[in-house]
Amino acid sequence: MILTPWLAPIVWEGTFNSDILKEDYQQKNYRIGLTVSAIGKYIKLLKKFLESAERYFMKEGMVNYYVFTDSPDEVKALNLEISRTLRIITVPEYSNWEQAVLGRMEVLKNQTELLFQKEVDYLVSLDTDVVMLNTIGVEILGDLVSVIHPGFYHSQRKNLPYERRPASRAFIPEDEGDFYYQANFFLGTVQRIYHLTKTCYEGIQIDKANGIQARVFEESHFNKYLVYNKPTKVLSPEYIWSNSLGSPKDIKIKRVNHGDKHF
Ligand code: UD2
Repeated sequence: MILTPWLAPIVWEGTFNSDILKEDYQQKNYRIGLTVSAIGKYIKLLKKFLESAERYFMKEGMVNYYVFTDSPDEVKALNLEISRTLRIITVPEYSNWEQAVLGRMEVLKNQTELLFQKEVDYLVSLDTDVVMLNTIGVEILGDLVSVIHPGFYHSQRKNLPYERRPASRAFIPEDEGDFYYQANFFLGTVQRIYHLTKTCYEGIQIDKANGIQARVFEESHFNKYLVYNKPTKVLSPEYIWSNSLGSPKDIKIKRVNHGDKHF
């Protein structure tokens, strides 16, 4: 499948010509912000993540890295050899994993108001437990872009892990939902990412006040948003593959390995 029912391209290896896309990109000279959270022990994953980004992420592009962390000194002590601008953004010490994961929507929203809207055109959000294995280039750019979850790309709607309880703001009715997207990789223009993160943050706050936690944390709110605000481009699971899922024939290239956590 290379086109969604609402006519957005689905990007697979073989569906695009990077040379043509690069030429177009170079004329426009977009600035791209790559954001990543490294809170607590996840700081240990940062070096490998950024080294892989240096090697494979938007090689011709004007990229800034933004690291959200509760321990800037620990990040500085990594002595990262990075050729691009890296900004460290201090976030609170979260009390547990859930708060750290959910808190990212708030941090992205707030930093867009303070910083990103001045510094970049596109924002890309990735998790730290991702290592890029192959080129991730300008083919990913779009107004609002999400990645199909590699664990569910063959699943029927009824088996997708959407939040189906009406009490949660992440609720999606049984007869709605397109793909199930993984929240560890998304991107878009600063304006579109602002609207996305603000909406998810507000949904998370309302759930919290009502004493309910959505089924898959911020990912449930993210999927709800994308049902009613359709992505303008969708990336195939090649962009968020995990070695633990093996090597099926329809995955022609593994652009990342996700989930290998060696702390
Ligand atoms: C979980 C979910 C996944 C998605 C993802 C968040 C399951 C099985 N998987 O995957 O569906 O919701 O979370 O995108 O539920 N982080 C920190 N410090 C912390 C905790 C998290 O920096 O203490 C950051 C870090 O960038 C990390 C990311 O949050 O990579 C997500 O946490 P994770 O890697 O533990 O989540 P993961 O891959 O198990």
